[in-house]
Amino acid sequence: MRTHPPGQKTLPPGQRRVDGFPRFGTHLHQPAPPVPDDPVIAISGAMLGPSEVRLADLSALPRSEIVADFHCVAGWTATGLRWEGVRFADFYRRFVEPALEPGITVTHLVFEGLDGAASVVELQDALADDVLLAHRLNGHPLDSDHGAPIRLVSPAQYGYMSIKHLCAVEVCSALPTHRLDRSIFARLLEGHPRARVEHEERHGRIAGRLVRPFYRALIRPIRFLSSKGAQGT
Ligand SMILES: Nc1nc2c(c(=O)[nH]1)N[C@H]1C(S)=C(S)[C@@H](COP(=O)(O)O)O[C@H]1N2
Ligand SMILES: [Mo]
Repeated sequence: MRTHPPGQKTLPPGQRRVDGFPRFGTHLHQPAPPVPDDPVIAISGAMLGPSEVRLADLSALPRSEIVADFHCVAGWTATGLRWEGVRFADFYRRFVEPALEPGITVTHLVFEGLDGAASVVELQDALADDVLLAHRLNGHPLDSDHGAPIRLVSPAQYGYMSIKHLCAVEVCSALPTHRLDRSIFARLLEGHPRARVEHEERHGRIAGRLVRPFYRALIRPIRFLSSKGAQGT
């Protein structure tokens, strides 16, 4: 993967532009999960009962499109990606809000992918205008590298929030500590609860600027482990 210094357009602090859009992430040692015949997003947690939204049912929501850069916490940025799908806020208002436990205050959402990857996102960040459930990228259906059949895209946050192959959303009224991996490795790589790229919120405890070299050093081994599936340039 070649990176080069930003051109005219300034990137957020500590990010370098990359050619194309590599497949990347924490679960790359395994192939992308197969897409089910009739995919659903399961909704659970502080709800009157669990429910499932079929992907086909999303066509009831207004279509939405954004063009945005995608920033991985490891330091690469893919620029000018065109995502199509529905706004997550529209999904939330239609399928989650009406079925919440009465009197509950939602604080966090857990997004989970078919490969078991998960992110914990504060409600205020998930409801931002530019957060999409995207099923198309650059004019084509989302491929397995980038999260088929549907993924979360939250461009203002580091990529680890944007769960690919989205299959479940858990609605929480407090920080879901049962979801935070307690292994030492996970602690080293502890994400920031908000992960806002503009504020360089790379890590939960260490200043973003200081962890830059550490994350950057991970790009090569992760890419090596994933070389079978990687499409980056
Ligand atoms: N399901 C799933 N979603 C995931 C990941 C993953 O390993 N599995 N990795 C995250 C990370 S760290 C990044 S940078 C982006 C990478 O997205 P891409 O493979 O489309 O470039 O996906 C995020 N979402
Ligand atoms: Mo990432």
